[in-house]
Amino acid sequence: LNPSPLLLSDEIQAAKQAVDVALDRYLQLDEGCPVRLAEAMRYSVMSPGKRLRPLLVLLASRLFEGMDRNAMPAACAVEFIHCYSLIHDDLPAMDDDDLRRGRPTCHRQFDEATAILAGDALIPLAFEVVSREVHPADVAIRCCRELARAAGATQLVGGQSDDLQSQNQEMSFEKLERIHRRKTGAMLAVSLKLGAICAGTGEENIECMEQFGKNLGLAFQISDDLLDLKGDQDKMGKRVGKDHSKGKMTYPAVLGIAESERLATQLIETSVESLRPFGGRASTLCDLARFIISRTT
Ligand code: GRG
Repeated sequence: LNPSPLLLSDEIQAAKQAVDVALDRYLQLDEGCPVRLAEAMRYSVMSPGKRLRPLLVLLASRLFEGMDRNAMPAACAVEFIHCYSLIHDDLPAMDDDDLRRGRPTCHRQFDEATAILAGDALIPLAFEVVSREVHPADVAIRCCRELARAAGATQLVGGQSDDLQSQNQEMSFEKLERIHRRKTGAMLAVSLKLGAICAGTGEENIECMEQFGKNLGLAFQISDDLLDLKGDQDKMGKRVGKDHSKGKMTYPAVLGIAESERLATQLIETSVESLRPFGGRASTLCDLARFIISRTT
């Protein structure tokens, strides 16, 4: 997989490496875990993902002078939830994919039951890590609550459910947006929110991060739709052209390519503008936001 040059900026690259080290550490499961299950969990999580969500947690925490030590467990937890959702989304009952992050999907590499269980086991692991390692305890509880909500029946899972139900159906722009705000946007927004919460900043800043994340989430989805249409399968490490072949409604299908690109750019500019009060301290977060629409993977 070809990482985008932006992800190679020193600060982001170092943070990404630190995330990988921490993920690896949290995946050293004790002997009670069956070997094949542990292998499948590790195979999926440690595959070369962009680590966008954990990076958002860390950068939001740094913006409010939080310590990486406290934000890292939350950063890993969002990646665990994200990876479970990818494993389950790739299953035959859902998107039925055989390629993810440039490798065979978990159920292809192992088997379907193992993939389901690997995804299942990543969910409690996320909450175990946050509840044990984020301090103080009231901050950990708040993180668990926010993460549970974002990953739950009204947001990530609900958005995925509506998305599956809506295949081959005409859909209004509002409905399309409602699905993606939940399926894709909620996990990006909660990442930024968790970073702010771990840093112990005030409600106004937490809300500001959430709003920033909501716009970012929508821009991310639009660029994901555009990449599915125009992207390079070898670079992306996953099948492209799936949306059209599955009769899925997408932004380019509803708005056209040029208007989708314009909307994604506008959303990113609006989100970057909302960080203006933080000045240069928010520049890495702004770089990451811009990466979202310029990425090729
Ligand atoms: C199974 C509850 C459940 C939800 C699945 C992840 C997901 C929801 C669907 C995957 C389909 C898809 C293309 C969603 C759009 C956005 C998305 C989550 C893309 C993948 O995220 P990246 O690009 O992936 O950040 P990496 O591999 O870099 O982590």
